Amino acid sequence: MGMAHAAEPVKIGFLVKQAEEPWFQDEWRYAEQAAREKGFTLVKIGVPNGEKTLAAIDNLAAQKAQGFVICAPDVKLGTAISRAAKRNNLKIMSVDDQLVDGAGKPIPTIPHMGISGYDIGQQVGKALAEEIRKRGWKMEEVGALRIAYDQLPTAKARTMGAADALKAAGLPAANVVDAPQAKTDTENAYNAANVALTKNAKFKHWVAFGLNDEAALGAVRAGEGRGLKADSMVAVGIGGSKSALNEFAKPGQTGFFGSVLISPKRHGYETALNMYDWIVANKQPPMQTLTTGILMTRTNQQQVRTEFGL
Ligand code: FCA
Repeated sequence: MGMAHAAEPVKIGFLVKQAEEPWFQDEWRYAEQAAREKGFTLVKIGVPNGEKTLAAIDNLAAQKAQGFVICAPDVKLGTAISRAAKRNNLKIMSVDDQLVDGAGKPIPTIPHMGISGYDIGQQVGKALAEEIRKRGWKMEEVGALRIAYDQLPTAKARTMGAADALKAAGLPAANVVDAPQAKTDTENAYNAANVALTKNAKFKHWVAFGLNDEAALGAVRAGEGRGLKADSMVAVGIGGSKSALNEFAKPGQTGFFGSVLISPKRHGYETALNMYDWIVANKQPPMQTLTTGILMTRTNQQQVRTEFGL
């Protein structure tokens, strides 16, 4: 029985919450690379909500997959997702967003690969503080727009890290303006930023940040709509994929100063490989892997991406 099972073709699901986002496209692309190298089938499924997520898991089981990697649309679905995996005898590993239980605690039995959110946020905040200094702006006159998505722990950690670094550099705590977004895309960040900028017109200059590049770009677009160009608003994102690169490629400087590049290769290739080894060799992935980032700007983008093996 065991032998017959081991000889079955390996099929691995890769479920992501926002398939249209360049970061997730990159993750999928690198997971495909692992699939080609190891000769397994990768089943990519976009799971924008809970219903689609649970249906996708059942569907994977019906297709005789043995496991899946997931970035869920809502981490509070953790218990339901974990149950669905168990019921279907599928191995599960999370990527990017760590699944939590009903009490909001990370589910300890699900291996996870995420970014070191707080540290990467600090890198964002330090980069912004450095730009404030270079431009000679007075800290008292700078508003710090925190595009917030606090229901997602990694998003909160990232943006709190950035806010803390700015405060450590001398920004008054009261100058941090929260702009909660309803979804983690550019449109929702834009809407959140517009409301916050309207309410806080007193600031002469702005820095902006959020959980990803889309959030930072939404803030930049909202600023531009209000006449805040690159000379009065600076934003730093997190990600460094197409969203950031396309912005860098625009002629002239926009307020999007940089992005902390993180690795879709580690998150896509490595998690898929981890899952493969778990299925074929019963080698359980490390319970927690936190990856690092590096500041990328218009001027060093090529070098930094090469350093990162991208
Ligand atoms: C979260 C964000 C994504 C990406 C990923 C690493 O899932 O929503 O944009 O930053 O973490």
